[in-house]
Amino acid sequence: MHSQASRYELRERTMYNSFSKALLGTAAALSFVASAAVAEEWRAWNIHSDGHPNTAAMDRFAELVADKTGGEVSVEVFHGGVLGTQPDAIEQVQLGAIDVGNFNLGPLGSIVNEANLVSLPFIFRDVDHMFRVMDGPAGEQVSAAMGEAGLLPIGWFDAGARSFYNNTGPINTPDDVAGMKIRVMNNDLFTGMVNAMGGNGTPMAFSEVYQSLSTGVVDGAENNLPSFQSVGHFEVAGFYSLSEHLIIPECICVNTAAFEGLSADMQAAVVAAAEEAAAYQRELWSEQTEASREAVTAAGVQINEIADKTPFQEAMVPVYEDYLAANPSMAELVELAQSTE
Ligand code: GTR
Repeated sequence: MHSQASRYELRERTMYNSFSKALLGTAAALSFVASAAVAEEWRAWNIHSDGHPNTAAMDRFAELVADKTGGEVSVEVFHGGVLGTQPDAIEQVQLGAIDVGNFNLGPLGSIVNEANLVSLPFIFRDVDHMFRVMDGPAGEQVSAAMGEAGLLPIGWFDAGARSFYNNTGPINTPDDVAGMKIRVMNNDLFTGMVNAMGGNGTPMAFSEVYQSLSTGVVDGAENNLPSFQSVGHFEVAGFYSLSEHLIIPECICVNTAAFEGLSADMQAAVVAAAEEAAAYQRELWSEQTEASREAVTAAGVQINEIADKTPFQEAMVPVYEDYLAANPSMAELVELAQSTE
């Protein structure tokens, strides 16, 4: 995608080229035109705003790409979800209308079945286990399927663990979720998860959750601490209960065709930029999780430790059974993840 400026530049260079042809010779002139023509300008989608670790990491990604590709690839990041909701942006990156997205794998499951591995409640023991799985053979299968679907992951972000929050009191058992309307991200697994506790799982765009919590359209939601804080949900939900039922990684995902259109050198530079940005994100993430915990506590939120999470895990048995009955081909991948040390 060429902007007005780069089209102009290209025309200028082509003109210069015709003057210099006689002096430089045809071969040199052609390579000059070719290198001007491959300059890539990518647009990137990010749902978060200033102050969130992913916003800083996506900005860092853009800087690193410019640096490492010598400006041959540039990335303009659009923060705050201004390019659309996450399900829409996933489709746009798949189609190549947007080039890059920082996506949570949750809403990606309806497009890439293998990505649903990470959306099974309590599949990972903790964040380190999740990264070990994603760095191993199970993660390779998920990545390959995403790449085939047009959404190539080139870096993995930490998104901690998601827990429930609401206004009526602490949640200690699945029975405390019963009867509550809980906002979830778009994925039948998440609706099934809340429904299996006797609640009513309600998919909704992230941008609508604040208003829905404050007007009582939903009774609660679930997210990690940095997101709970950064978009102000803590102002309208006074109880955050550490159920930690989902540990879902996030990707820097590139439209596969856009990535494959780059030379091998440029591909390596873009991947190196993504890996460095991801390492930076993970550092910021642990600091921010602590800072968010302190900030929401200071604002009066009651953070509730759940002594025994087993009843929540047991309530998920029918969710796994239904999912695997409908997706028998996923059984092997689930087992691979669960048996990863
Ligand atoms: C955040 C995540 C976003 C989005 C959001 C949500 O934690 O970083 O990508 O998925 O949750 O709940 O919709």
